[in-house]
Amino acid sequence: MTLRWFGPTDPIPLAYIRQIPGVTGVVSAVYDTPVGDSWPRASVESLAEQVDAAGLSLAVIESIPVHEDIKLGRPSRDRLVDAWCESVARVGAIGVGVVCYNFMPVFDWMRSNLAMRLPDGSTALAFDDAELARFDLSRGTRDLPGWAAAYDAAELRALVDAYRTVSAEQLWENLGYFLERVVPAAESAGVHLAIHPDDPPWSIFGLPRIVTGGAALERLVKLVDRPANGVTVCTGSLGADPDNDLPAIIRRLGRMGEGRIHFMHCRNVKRTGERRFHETPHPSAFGSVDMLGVMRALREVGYTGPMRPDHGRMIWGETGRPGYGLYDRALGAMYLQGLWEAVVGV
Ligand SMILES: [Mn+2]
Repeated sequence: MTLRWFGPTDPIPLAYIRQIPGVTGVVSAVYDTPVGDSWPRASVESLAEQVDAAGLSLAVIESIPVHEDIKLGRPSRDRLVDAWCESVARVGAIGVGVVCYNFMPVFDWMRSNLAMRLPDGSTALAFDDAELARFDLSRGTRDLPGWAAAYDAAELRALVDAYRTVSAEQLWENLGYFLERVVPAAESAGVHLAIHPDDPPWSIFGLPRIVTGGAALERLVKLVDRPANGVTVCTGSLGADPDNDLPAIIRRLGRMGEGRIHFMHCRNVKRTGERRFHETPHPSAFGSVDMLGVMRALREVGYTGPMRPDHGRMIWGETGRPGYGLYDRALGAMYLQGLWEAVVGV
């Protein structure tokens, strides 16, 4: 069991994470290197040393960002892919076995509300397609929840325009080009790659999104059919679409080759309408995800990789990075371990 940690600027100290029973690892990244540059060896080593010193292990890198030029298939991609491979080699060299990444154009995760009030007084991340449609991208990302400083108006317009000629099939082709180069590099570094599904798993702002469900994940692993080319199953991302049967997806991917699930994000979402959902406490009863079914399927396929409770609500007056408070993620980690103990014992 692991928890995400955003490095030294994370308001949650590693010492607190260390005190959550059963949490032995953290999921982190190098945050001070520009996207497209390779991560310096010293930065990677320093990250691992801080984690080790706290009595935890650096279990997963999430993520090494993929430069937009790679997703767009621009000529500069070869240099950028090389830099990405260098970063993979550096994290492999210090013994990190899993790298999570995503291939979502312009934005990765997206929500329309970062603090939706739930009946119990807690707040949670929420998404409503109709609400998102009201955000005006001509002002850049300044009004967009969680993305305020990402792009100014001109940068965002240029980037969104660049994707107008990139169809979903073209994006698949660009993903294939990327994988053909990074999977061998990961293999030599002893690293398993684990793509994160698109969150939410459908097109937003007219941008193509392709990693949206079980069929897409299977297509992806077959593009370069090697054990190092795997996936992160994020039950919250995939679970936002009612067509995604999570236990079935886990059974299929977990049985492909030597198993292609390399990382688990276990959180719950409640679907409340067409392309409308909010995050909830982790237990099955609170949302649309059958978390026990997920754990049973993982057990059936012999999953032994890392898992994290992904996001949590803000509870008990905690403030901080939306989705990444300490308390509710700790509760989630305990619940997930309880389920796991029960399914392993059967
Ligand atoms: Mn996730």
